[in-house]
Amino acid sequence: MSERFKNLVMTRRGMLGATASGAVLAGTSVASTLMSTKAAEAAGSKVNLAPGELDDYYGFWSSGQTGELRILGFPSMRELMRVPVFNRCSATGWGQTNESLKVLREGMMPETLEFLEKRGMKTYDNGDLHHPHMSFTDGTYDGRYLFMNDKANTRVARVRCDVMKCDKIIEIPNAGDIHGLRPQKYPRTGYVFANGEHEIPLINDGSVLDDPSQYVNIFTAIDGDTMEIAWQVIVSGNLDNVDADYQGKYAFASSYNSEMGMNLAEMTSGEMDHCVVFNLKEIEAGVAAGDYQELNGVKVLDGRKGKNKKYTRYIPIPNSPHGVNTCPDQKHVMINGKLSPTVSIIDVTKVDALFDADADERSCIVGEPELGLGPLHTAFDNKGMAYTTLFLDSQVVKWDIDKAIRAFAGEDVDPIVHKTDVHYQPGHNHSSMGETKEADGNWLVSLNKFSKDRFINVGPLKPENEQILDISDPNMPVVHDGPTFAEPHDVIIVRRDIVNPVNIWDRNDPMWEDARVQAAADGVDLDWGHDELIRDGNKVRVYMSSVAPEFSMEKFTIKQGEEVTIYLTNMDDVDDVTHGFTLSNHGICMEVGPQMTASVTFTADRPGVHWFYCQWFCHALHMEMRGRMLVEPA
Ligand code: CUK
Ligand code: CUA
Repeated sequence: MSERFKNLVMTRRGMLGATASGAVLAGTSVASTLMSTKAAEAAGSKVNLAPGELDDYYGFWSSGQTGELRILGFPSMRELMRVPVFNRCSATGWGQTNESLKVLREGMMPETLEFLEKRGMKTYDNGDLHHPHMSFTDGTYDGRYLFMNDKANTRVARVRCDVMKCDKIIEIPNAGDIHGLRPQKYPRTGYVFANGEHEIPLINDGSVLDDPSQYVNIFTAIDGDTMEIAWQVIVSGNLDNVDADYQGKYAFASSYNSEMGMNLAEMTSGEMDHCVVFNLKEIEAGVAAGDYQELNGVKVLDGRKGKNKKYTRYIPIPNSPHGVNTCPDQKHVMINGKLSPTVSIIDVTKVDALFDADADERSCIVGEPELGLGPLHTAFDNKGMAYTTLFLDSQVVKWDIDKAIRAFAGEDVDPIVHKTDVHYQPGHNHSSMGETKEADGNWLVSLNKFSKDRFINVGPLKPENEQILDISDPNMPVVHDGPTFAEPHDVIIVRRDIVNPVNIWDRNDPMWEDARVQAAADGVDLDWGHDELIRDGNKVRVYMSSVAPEFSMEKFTIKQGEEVTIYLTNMDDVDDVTHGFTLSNHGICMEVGPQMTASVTFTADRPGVHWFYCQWFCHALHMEMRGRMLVEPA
C-alpha cells in the first residue's frame, strides 16, 4: 500500500470531537468507515489514470473568490482549464481585451459603470463564483451552456460549452448579492433561477438606511437563451440556495434568515425558517396580467408572505436551512437543515395542494430524517440513496430515501446506511450526473473547507481539500484527496459524451463582431493575412495577423499620446497552436487561439522602443516571434 493510501485510510477521530455526539443525535450506530487496504487499492486504481488515458467525466468547478470556472478531468482530478469569468486573467487578457470588456460591461447597470469609471475601473476585477450549472433539456444536461453566480458583485454569467469562454455577464438589478443559482430542468433551460441573499431596500439609493423593516429580498428568473431578466419576485426572509423540479412547475429556495435579522443572534433566533416555493405558471400569468411594478427595467411581482398566495408558498423548515437538492427520482426535493440535524423531504406531487386556500404548508413534507450535525448539501445515486454532507461531523452520510419516508410515517426503520469520514468540514458534495435524471451512482465528490494535516504545510493559508468517494462500493471509501485554492463551493460532474467543444474557432464567431465591423469599415479583410495601420484622428488601428512563428508586422510606429487598438488574428488552423500578444512595459497581454481574433486598446504614452512578443509557446522559433512598437515622442 502506498503512503498516500495509508494516509487516506487513517481516520481523523480525536482531531475533531463532535462526531460521537452527532451519532447519538442521529439516533443510530454508525458503521465503521475504516476500509480495507484492498478496497482502497481497487478504488484508487480507478481514479489513477495511466498517462495518456482520458477521463470519463468533465468536472466543472467553481472557484469562489478566485472568480473563475475550472474544468477538471474526473475522476483523475487533473485540472484541465481555467475559464476566466468574473476575474481579471493575466494569461488570456480577460478583463483587458475589448472582447472580454464588452462581455463584462454590456450587462452592467449604467450607475454601476459610472461608479466604476469614477474609480478609474472599466469593470470589477473580483467575483465570488459559487454555483456552476449546465443548461438542461428534458431533465438532463444538454451541453450548451454553463451558468454561474457572482455573490460579490450581484452578477450571473454564462459560459459557452463549444469554446469554453464566457459570452454573457449580467448584473441583477434590485437584488442584493446573488447566491443560489440553478437552471430549470424541464422542459429545458429556459429559466435560470438566481437568489438574492442579502436583504436591502427595494430602492437602494440611500433614502432608506438603518431601517431593516423596509428591506426585502429578490428572487430572479433569467431567460437562459437571451440572458435577459424575465421577472423578479419580492419575498419575505432571505434566500440561500435554490433548485427546480423535473416538471417545470416550481422552483424551491431555502431561507436561513426568515427572521430578517441584521446580526447573528437575530438571524438564528427562530427555530423554524422556511423554503419558498415559486409557482412558475402563476407568476407568468401575473406578469401577463400586469400584476407587477417595473423597477430598473425589470418586472417585479410581490410574493411576500400573506401578500399573494398565488405566486409563493412558505414551507416551514427547521433551522436555518441551506442546500436545496432535487432528487433524480423526479419526485423529491431535499432541504438541508444546517443548524438542524435534519433534511426535510418535499414531495413535489403534494405541492399543487399547497396553493389551495388554507392548505397546511407542511403537508408536502414526507420525511425529515435526523442525519447528524450540520447537513449542508445532498447528492444522489440511481438507487434511491441520498448522500448528505455533515459540516460539523466532518462526514458524508448515505441514507435511504424510501426508508426515511417510511420512518416519518411511523414505521420503525433506520434510514441511515453508512457514514464516511471526510477531511474536513464538507460543504457541497456532488455525485456523477447527480442533479439530472441520469444520475449513475459511480462517484461522489466532497468539497471540504479545511485540509489541516492532509498535505504538506504551506503556511497559515491552507488549501481546501476535495475528496472523491467511490459510491459504487457499499463502504463508500475515500479514494482521492485533491487540494484546491480559494474557495470552490460547488461542482458538477458531467458525462464526457455530453460535452463536445471545438478545437479551432469559427472565423464567423460572434465574439469579435465589433472587430469584424471595424475592419470592414477600414477595408481590412480579417480572414486573410493582413498588416494594416489605419490613422483616424488621434486613434490608430493596427491590424496584424500571425502564422507560427511570425507576426505579419515586424514593427509599427505610433506617435506618443495616440490611442492604439491592436487587432490580432491567428491564421493558424492547427489544433493547439495558440499565439498571444504581450506588449512589454504596457501591462498588456492576450490569448489568440487558432482562427481567433482578439483586440486591445491602450494609449501609447511611453516614447521609445517596445517589443511585443508571442506569449504562448507555439513553435521552435517561438522566442523569435516578436516585433517592435516604435513610439515617437510628442
Ligand atoms: S453555498 Cu458554499 S457550501 Cu454558496 Cu452553495 Cu453551501
Ligand atoms: Cu506564437 Cu508563440
